[in-house]
Amino acid sequence: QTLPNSSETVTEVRVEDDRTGLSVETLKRAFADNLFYIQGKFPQIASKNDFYMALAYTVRDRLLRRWLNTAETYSRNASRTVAYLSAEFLMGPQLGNNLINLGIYDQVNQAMQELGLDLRELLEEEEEPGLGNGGLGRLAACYLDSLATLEIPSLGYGIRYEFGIFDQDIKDGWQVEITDKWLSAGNPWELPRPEWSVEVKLGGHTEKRADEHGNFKIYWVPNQVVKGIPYDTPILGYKTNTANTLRLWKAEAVESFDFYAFDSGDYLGAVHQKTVSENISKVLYPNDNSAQGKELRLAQQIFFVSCSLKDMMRIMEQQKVPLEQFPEKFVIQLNDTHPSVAIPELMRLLVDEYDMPWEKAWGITKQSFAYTNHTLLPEALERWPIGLFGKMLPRHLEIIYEINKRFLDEVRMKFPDDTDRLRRMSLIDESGERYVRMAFLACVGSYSINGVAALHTELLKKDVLHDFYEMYPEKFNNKTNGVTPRRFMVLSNPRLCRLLNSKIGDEWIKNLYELKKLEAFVEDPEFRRQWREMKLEIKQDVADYIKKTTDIDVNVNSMFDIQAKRFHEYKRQHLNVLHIITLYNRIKANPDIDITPRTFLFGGKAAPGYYIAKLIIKLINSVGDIVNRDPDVRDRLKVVFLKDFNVKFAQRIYPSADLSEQISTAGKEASGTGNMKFALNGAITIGTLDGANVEIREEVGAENFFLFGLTTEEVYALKKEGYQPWEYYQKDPELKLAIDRIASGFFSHGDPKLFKPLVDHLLGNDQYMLLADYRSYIDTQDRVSEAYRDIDRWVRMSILNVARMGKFSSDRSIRDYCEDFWKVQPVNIELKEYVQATA
Ligand code: 475
Repeated sequence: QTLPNSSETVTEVRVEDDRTGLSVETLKRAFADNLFYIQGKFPQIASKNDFYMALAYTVRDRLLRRWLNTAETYSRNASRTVAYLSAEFLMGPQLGNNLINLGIYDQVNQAMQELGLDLRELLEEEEEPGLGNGGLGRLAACYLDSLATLEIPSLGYGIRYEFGIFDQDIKDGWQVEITDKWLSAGNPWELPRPEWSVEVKLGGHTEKRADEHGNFKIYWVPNQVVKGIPYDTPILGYKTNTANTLRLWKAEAVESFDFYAFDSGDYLGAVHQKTVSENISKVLYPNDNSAQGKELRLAQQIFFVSCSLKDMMRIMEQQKVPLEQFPEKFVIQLNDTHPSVAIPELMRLLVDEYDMPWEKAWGITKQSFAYTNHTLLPEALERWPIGLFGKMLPRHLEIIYEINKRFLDEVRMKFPDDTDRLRRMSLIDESGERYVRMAFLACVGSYSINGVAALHTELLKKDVLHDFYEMYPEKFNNKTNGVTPRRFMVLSNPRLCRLLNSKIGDEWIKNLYELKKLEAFVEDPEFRRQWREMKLEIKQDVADYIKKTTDIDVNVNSMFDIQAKRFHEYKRQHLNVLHIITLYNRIKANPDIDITPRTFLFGGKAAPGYYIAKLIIKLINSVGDIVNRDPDVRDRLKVVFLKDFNVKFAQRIYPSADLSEQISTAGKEASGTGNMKFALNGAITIGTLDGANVEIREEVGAENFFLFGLTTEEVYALKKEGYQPWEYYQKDPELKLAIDRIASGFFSHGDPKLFKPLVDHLLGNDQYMLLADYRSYIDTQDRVSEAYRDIDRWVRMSILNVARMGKFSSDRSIRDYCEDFWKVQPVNIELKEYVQATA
């Protein structure tokens, strides 16, 4: 190749075309080029991972122009921006989603085919960034997708954990945790931005000293400083030019500390210091819906929050926006309380470092933050022991005391002579060991407080945050969760999409309410036949996968009955198991019984320290071992535990479900989002009146939803009157037999000890009221079995579920946030060839 030296040759060999061109030919050339120049391989010796990397770089090149144009446009306009602060972003694999959002899936598919490669295999190669536990982290990822698709200027801020959520293996029926080394093969989607590194102080003490003008000021003398390095990942919108940024912080040692230690000859001390610093972003805490009062966890929180706030201030300075205009430039959304130390940190920055008067700083702070609550479970509400908090963040603790003092004055003013209220509402819990109550801090420091489903928001107002609702009713609002149809329909379920597009076009991808148009076809027998065939093909794929990974044969004509989510007692996977055992017992009592064949699929991880949750996993596998092998069952029931449930796996499994299990105790599941993903892929829900189930049922119609169980009010009332699980056990012979078989060792090779802790929980206090809901659940499951036998009726229900799920797009959620209180406008991005070289 000759270098272009005249204007004629330039058009022919423009290098940039290989970086931007979308034709199959250009894609092939760029792919070969990246394989050679980036991976340093020729095709004959390249591994699958080399091919994946070459393709990933090819795609990344094609989105860089969008990314830089977007950044340049936001910067030039100093656009109002949403800063979404979250300790977790459960992004899932990037390649496929970027192909969809760039609109080049088909071209790339063809290019790979022509090179003798299989795109689907390359997609499988990607190690997914599992930087989250479950619902909260995945919601953050769906919201980034919608923000970009709606062209809203936004930044996601979080932590670049070196090890994300552990990989799950199953050994002898038990969960085994394996370190998630997602970065070991390299991450082609991120760009480090070391020039925007910031320093974060930790520990030490505060001093009151006079400054150079003789004014007394508080100085924080830390005993540790760490450096945060931002790593940026582009977030493409669907068929727009917008590419926003996810900015994740990696912790490193600050050089000066090393130099100091080296100077003093303390070589090992310096290395130790380096390890301590880097530990901060080392690993994601693997607990879902439960708080861990660990020092390192608090260090993670202040670390990413402080880095992010300083980054916002850098951006303002660069765009010449005065600091006073912080609330106009940024709205900071707190994804639960995990980033809520941002409130005292912003106060500290404004008051201590920018010398702003307290009142002015507080005015800015109160107008900048909005808080989303994701759970009512008491064990998940973050509280930090004062001692631990003060040791790590002595200045922040002083600031919280000051905020609290002024806040309690306000409470006293509004509710005179109500000392019990003051005690209840104090940011400091003084009932025993003293704690900082982070949810209360978030309420006081934010202008908006929202729950994630209508019922959840009502319960927040009635219960957990009732006093705050009385104090600040105007702050409370609901934002029902949603999920992105790009990843959870277009990418994960191409068969469904083809069928939808053939009937109603593809507008639904950007406007999910368009699915309504499907209702016109529900009476068309040919369409129902296609729908049924489609489902069968998807189930066959999953059956092949099950055969490959577990060697279990499943019948694709059986009902695929799926529960896939984190393991937690409140989610009641063991209620599902009681149903399986009940069906099995019926077969044992009468082997010729006419039963609707079912395949029970489970997926999900348990927190490594949550013994009962792990025992439930063991129980599922133990029951499966018996049921799957018993000749009396004659393959009418199969129980399969699919290990290592993650985003990639979720995408595979949701489309195959006939029945979606959403069976939490009423009042416990804040919203749920798996419930939405299943229904959007044509599953019918069996569920309680909990979280977003309530709204799903409202949308799809009661006749297309299998409801069972106590309501939230009934749960409360029963608790109050003294719930006796033992009575339910005594009164219901099927329930008694199911529990007795677990307790006797029937599923544990005759060992009655193995599942005793679980049985004791159920017959003891049964906190989540499985026994109270058992009969209603079983009867409803019997109706489900009946309905499935009328396959035509089932298909109608399935179609109507999809048709009426439009509300649950994360685009709708994000629009609600924007219009209600973010007050941020879309910014159109014009694609220029290059961003101007001159400033
Ligand atoms: C809810 N995680 C779902 C989802 O809104 C809801 C809490 C403390 C410490 C670590 N992780 C957590 C959660 O609380 C969480 O994931 N909550 C979930 O948020 C999105 O759909 O009902 O359980």
